[in-house]
Amino acid sequence: MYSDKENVNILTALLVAHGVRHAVVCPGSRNAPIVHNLNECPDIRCYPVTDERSAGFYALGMTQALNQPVVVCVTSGTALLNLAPAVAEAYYQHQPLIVISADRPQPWIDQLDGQTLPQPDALGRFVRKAVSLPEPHDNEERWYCNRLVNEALIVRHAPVHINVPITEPLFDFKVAALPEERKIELMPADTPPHMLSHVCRMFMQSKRPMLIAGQPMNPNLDEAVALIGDDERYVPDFVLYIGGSIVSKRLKHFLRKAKETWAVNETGEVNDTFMNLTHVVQGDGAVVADQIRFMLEQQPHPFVQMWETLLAKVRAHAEDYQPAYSEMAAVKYFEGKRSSTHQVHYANSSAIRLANIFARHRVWCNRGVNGIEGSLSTAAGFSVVTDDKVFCVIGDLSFFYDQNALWNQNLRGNFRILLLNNGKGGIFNMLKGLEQSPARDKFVAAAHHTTAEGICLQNDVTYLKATNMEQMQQGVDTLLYIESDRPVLLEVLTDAAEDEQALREY
Ligand SMILES: Cc1ncc(C[n+]2csc(CCOP(=O)(O)OP(=O)(O)O)c2C)c(N)n1
Ligand SMILES: [Mg+2]
Repeated sequence: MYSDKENVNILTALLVAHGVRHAVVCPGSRNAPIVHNLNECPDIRCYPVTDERSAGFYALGMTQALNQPVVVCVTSGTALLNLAPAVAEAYYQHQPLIVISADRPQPWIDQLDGQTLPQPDALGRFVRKAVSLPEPHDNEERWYCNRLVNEALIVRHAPVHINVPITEPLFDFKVAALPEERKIELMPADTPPHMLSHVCRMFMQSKRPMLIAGQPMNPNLDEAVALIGDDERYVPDFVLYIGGSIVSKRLKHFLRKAKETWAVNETGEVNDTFMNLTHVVQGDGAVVADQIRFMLEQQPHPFVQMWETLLAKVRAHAEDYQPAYSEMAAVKYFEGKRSSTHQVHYANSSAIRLANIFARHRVWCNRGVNGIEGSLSTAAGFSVVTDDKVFCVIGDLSFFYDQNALWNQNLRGNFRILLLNNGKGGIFNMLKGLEQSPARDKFVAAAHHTTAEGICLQNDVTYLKATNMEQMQQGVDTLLYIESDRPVLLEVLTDAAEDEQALREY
């Protein structure tokens, strides 16, 4: 029988799944549920050592002899600190020591409760990964606990630290079986080079494979997912995720229904965006995408074709839809007229969402952490090292926030700005429930009446303005093709409620 502590059982199950077979265990009451579990596992052998300082080196010796990861498990408080010399030694020897410390629950740290000190980062730089597990109460916390343990256990050639808070009562051993835990495996860069080809073959052999590339765009996937609703036929069984952030929340939720995800990235990091990651393959996602595209040309895949048909339908709707004068109309018109040789940067908020509907060429966007503070500066920086025309499509808060991007001597006429000024953070009109708050417009969406004219004058930027469809279309044509030595800005002034209406109608 195993402990009734869920985080301890998740940890134990994953230690076994990751092939850990040896554990040096030190005496204590807080870590007793962990030691109990390790001892219950037929696959794990325990070695008792009382002095933690010695126990750490004991485990280090085992890693040297076995060339395998070895656990050293200690109770809370100074017990953990006593491992520091061995962990530092293991770090510089590149040995896979797995430090497991039991801990008091977080509310009791620094409250003079016995044997407590801040443990989660206590081993500092001498571990490659340090995680502190939750005591799960729901599925999201169970997923989090699983992910943290996986993240620690896929580290190779370095010590890691797993801290395990455990609430009293500690000693109830009534769970008959360990949970079935999803293991995340790392296929590191040094596995044979055919790994990437293997991934491509898996893609082609799956019944319902889907390749997802994140930033900067997942064109029309948001609408496609909205359209299929609960139709299970479209749900992939194998997602190949070649990285980058995904703009659409709806798409992320949809992909969580998939059976499993394999990620391909250069760094080997775990990004379990769809909560079903099983493999991380270190490598270049673009190579995989090219190879799959080539294979699909040779041999079309019915599931991919079904999705292509769906996406074609969504695209046709985007083409056919004629929005009334709004920022949506401006982006649609701009995207219809721009050329593929133009470099287009979209700011966060509505701008990048509209690009996901209408853009048919590659776009750029700061989608790493989605800040509104640097989009104009990023596009400006891009423009000074290229002779291509560089455009920045940007909302008003994002633009005024980053107006300093224009206040320098570097800019030239190849830099162009399409400013979508709806007088506030229009995105907040789309948040269901927020309309009930009297604080919405003034305090959340920061409503204002500023225009960019003065800023343009100050910075010697050519200023154009539109307040209706005709002016907008003429303005976009000028913005796209006028010859100029200085940057050009077109300010499209719209009403946020009409922007909202155009999007809802679409
Ligand atoms: C640095 C930073 N601060 C705050 C936010 C939160 N935020 C997200 S969208 C947004 C409003 C952006 O307004 P605007 O640029 O006018 O675009 P619109 O919503 O009108 O399309 C804000 C404040 C953020 N993403 N980044
Ligand atoms: Mg705005």
